[in-house]
Amino acid sequence: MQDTSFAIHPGKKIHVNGTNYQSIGSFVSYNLEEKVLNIKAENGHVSISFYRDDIVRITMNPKKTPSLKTSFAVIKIPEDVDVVGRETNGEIHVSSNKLTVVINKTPIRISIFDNHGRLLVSENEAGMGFNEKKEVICFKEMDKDDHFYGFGEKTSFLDKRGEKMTMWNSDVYAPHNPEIDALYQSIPYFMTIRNGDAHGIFFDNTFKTVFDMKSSNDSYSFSAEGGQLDYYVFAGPTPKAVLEQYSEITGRMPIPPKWALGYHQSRYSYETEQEVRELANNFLEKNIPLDAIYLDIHYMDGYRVFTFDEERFPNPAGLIQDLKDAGIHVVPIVDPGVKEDPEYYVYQEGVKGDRFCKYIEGNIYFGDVWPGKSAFPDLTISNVRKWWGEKHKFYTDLGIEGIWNDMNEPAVFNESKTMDLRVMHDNDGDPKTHREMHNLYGLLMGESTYEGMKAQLNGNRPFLLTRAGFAGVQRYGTVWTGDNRSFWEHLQMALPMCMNLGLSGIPFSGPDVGGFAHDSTGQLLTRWTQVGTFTPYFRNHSVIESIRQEPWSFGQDYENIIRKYIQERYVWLPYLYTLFKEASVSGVPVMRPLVLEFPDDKNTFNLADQFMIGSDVIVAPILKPDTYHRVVYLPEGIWVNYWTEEILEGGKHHLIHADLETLPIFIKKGAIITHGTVKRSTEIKESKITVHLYPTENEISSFTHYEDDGKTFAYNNGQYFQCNFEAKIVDQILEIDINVEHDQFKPEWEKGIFVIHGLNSGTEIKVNGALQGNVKKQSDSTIITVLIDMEHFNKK
Ligand code: MIG
Repeated sequence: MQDTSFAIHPGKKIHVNGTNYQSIGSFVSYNLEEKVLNIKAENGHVSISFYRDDIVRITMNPKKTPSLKTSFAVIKIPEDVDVVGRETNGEIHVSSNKLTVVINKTPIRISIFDNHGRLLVSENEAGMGFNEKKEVICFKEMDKDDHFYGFGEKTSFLDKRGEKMTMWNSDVYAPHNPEIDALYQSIPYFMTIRNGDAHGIFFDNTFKTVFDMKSSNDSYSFSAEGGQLDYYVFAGPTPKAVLEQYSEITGRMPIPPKWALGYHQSRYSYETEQEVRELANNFLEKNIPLDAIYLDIHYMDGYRVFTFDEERFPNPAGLIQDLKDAGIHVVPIVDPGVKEDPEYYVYQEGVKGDRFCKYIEGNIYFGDVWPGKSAFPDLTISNVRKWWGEKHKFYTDLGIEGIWNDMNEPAVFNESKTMDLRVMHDNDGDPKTHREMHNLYGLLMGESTYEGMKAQLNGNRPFLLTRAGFAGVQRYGTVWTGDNRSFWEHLQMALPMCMNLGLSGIPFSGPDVGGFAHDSTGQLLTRWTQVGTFTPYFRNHSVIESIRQEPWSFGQDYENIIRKYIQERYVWLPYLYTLFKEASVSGVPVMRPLVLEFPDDKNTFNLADQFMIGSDVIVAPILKPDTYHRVVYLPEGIWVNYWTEEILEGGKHHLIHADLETLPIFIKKGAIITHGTVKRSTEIKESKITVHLYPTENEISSFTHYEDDGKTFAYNNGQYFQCNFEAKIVDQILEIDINVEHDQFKPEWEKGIFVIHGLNSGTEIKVNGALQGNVKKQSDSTIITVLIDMEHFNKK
């Protein structure tokens, strides 16, 4: 990439690696058409349009008035925004209520301000332009206080200032280290946090793109190998507002089926029906919860997708039903490569229906993948997506509700690791080369698979796991971070990677717990499982021929701890589920870097070895071998050690002890947290809700708990339960209010308790105005439990 990307030396004549950079020059004329401001410059054309008053789109085409078509990433249609314009001698101003775009005329330089006059983005002296290779680029000024987040799935630390990143979906088996700047996902989007405020940029260009936040101290750039410069600026002003704005453009994740949030077990591969049954039995016997087992490529007949090998899996329907009865879902892998085999129905249908990727000359493109020589569905064609989606009836007829998409970069076993870039995708009659469409392949496969499954599941929510994707992938899939290794370094890296995925609009992600390649160890698996308890996606997976890493693989002592943390996942599930619901509405992720909640606090800017679940819980795992202490940063506020009830003052670093059994967890005073019970699977009825209260004199606590059937889309028709808990301490009385806001769904639990942490002795407790008599307090503890009268969960 080094030799194709741009470099700039501020103040000098701009040479871009042997090619000549050409800026678009100065203003010539403008016109206003359907609320789009079109500007003609000496060497290019710029269009400016508002999508919402806090979202503006800027498009530049060197040759002609820019096309306002968008990529598949964008689902938003521009709203009718009130915009006012004003022209002076040297500038044009266009403003919505929340943003002002200032276009300096000679030369053209665009600056964007918010409605408080805060400068969000401005071009540096190089502005925007292109070179003779038809690459497009934009240079922005970089403030000394800018910190950059997002960019999807990247190695290295949380803050991407000082990094140069490429967006090109790549199957990287090894290494995953800071030198590798393109992995499986391409999310050409980032958020800037500067002095506590945030704004965002989404670069909607599907070619290979490069974000260079490294080559200069006072500017950064983003560029693409082709196409238009086409980006959206999000006004913020908070990091959460930016996520709402970005996810308004590229979409949000629907609420996942609850079983997708349980513990999942995988291996490359569980090779026979017998092996799968034994695996499931082991979980049941060892009392380790389990919601899904994955079938990697060995389940297929010669790696033909949409088949089962009849010898290894003589009765898939029976297997799937028996597991379902035990609360376990089966998730088979589906790769895009279709074996070239004239006797194989999928290949036949593909050829006959003209559904495979082809060269412009008309011959099918073949690449080597698992099945040998294979063809690939041209998923840029809507009818092919439909066909591919319908093929999944093979699985849904067997009772399968989850699919695992792998190799969908697409990966091909050759030097370039992917399809020939000259392949011409039909793209519904608007043909484009693979060079332009490559980054979309995983997203399109996701749409096809998700929608296909959805159509066949009689109202149940499908689950899709995908390795590759583009901006918008959250609408269809859960992202796992591919082929990591059983290295402590990869456990460490998983945290910023998943947090940045979350900041990129993808709330549902996780790494292979225990590490995929290489051999895990008992200690590493234990520490990694502790992290997995709180990563949005929680799956243990390992490569063929590596040491086994099922929870019991390293002996009883490790097994006991691992069991405890898998069980703990189920305890936290109601809380996590509520956060998933929040993500589905706001785009704000479940797993959060501290900087998302405390963007003013410089200690959080690059804090990546601890994370938050929601706004009130900090998880600070041990990420190093033989290590039983670590430093934990607790921001402003008072924090409570989840395990010991110890009170810790915020705004400072603490040295925390954590033996192998302990995952350090801290709860913010003022929090309310809803817990469930340990269960074999999410399919088991929830018997009890436990509401943990950490009341404080200083503020009113409030939490809105959400539930629905966890299975269907009925929540879209209002069939959900929502209940607000509020607590305040007034004159030595803790007043708790339960307010059922929505009751179109009846939760399963028949019992509820309040667990009140750290209340001063002598404080009385009222629930919905009634003094509570039956209050239990263990003599040596600061915990009080109160049984909740179930009447309170009926709407008043
Ligand atoms: O070329 O299906 O990332 O999870 O086990 C390897 C076999 C193909 C890569 C995936 C991994 C999966 C493996 N796959």
